[in-house]
Amino acid sequence: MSQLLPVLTENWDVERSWTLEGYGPYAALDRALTLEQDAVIEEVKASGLRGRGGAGFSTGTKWGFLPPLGDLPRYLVVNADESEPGTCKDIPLLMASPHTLIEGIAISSYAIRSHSAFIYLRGEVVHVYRRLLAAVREAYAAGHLGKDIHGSGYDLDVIVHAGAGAYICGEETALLDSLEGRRGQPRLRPPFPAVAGLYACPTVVNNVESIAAVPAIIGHGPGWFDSLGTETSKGVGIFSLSGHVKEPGQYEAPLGITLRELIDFAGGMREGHTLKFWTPGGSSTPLFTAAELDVPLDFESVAKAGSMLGTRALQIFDDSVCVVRAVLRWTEFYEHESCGKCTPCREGTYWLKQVLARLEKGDGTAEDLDLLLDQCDNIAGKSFCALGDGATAPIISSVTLFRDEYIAHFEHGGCPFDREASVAWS
Ligand code: L3W
Ligand code: SF4
Repeated sequence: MSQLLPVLTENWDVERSWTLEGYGPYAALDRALTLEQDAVIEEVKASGLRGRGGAGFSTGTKWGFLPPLGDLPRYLVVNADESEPGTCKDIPLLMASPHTLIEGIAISSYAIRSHSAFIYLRGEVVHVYRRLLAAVREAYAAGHLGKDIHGSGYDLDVIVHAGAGAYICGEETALLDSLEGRRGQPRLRPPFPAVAGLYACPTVVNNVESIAAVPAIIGHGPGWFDSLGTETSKGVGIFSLSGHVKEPGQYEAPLGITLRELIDFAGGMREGHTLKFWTPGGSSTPLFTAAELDVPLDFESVAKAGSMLGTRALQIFDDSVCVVRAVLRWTEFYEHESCGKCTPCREGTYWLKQVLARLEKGDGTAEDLDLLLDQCDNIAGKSFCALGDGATAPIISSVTLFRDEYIAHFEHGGCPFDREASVAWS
């Protein structure tokens, strides 16, 4: 039986947890500054920390991809453009404990020998922007940022940048273009940002939660993070539960906990209803059903079961929900957020929406189902970035899992669900 384990969320209930007083003295930064930079990188590598933004790439390995120090500056960029549907962990963390991230930035920047770090935040969340700015100012005033940090001789500036509100700017290279003042669209990789990132300089781009985990890793010393989680998915992660559970919210636990356990912590399913389907890693990942309730939520087990751990955005849908309607809603999102750079995604998401809307309304045919899957086939693996693949994932898996429900729509001449009850979750 897995237990919850608050690490990054530990001080969230402390009074005024977002202030320095509610956070504490940046003790992990003190320890990091006594180590050589490469030793800090080695500790992060040895911790087994894998990127918390969706892909699960080893954080220490990514830092190790930076080319040898030369004339070019190195940058750290924190991806705080949280917008994957269902993902609500980074923004709560920034609101509750911005200093966890800022201390992580100071340690990580020191490790990679960067003197300028950027936090790229979603434009719409003005309240988070204000909170971050206040926390950064507080950190400067206390000597945790700026010149000669903690008397070590190390200098670091942190810039908070609010984007203009586009899902695609969560893709690391689109984020960099946007940060440089251009329209946010993905760049061709390679070169990866580690080699040519912000202003064509070596850049590490990491998710908020990845960098926020660094103070705990350095503070506890080698071996601690690595002892939590599973064989290949180490440490703790914040699982965001939304939808039809009694107490939706953020639950932090070692990777490998199951949805069955998390639903128990969240008070169970809504009264009188049962689980119908759920997303293990946000809407860009294939759907699961009650059959996967006991799949350990770690990178490998979720992949083996046919989906992705992604951002651990667990959206829970009970038996009142029409899966066709839910998938249509996500598809509208992807169509709206497609950046338009490549044809399969720009045109394809538009056509997916048309066909799905027809099916949901009850005006579709059996041929439309084949057409839908054919469209997915022409988008997945043929688009420029992961948004195209992501748009098709819930469609393909919902047709596979709930074909009868799609058929019922055109046989019934409309949605067989009570529309009011069906949208009650949104
Ligand atoms: C140097 C190499 N660096 C890989 C780096 C690369 C990146 C990281 C992972 O997509 C997924 C996506 C969403 N030299 C390297 C290298 N790297 N090889 O490693 O790269 P990659 O391409 O595996 O993934 P990605 O581009 O980071 C992320 C999925 O996450 N997702 C999450 C979405 C959520 C948001 C949000 O809310 N902000 O974006 C959900 O499932 O679909 O598949 O740093 O540079 N040889
Ligand atoms: Fe833009 Fe979509 Fe192509 Fe990505 S897949 S580059 S979001 S059009």
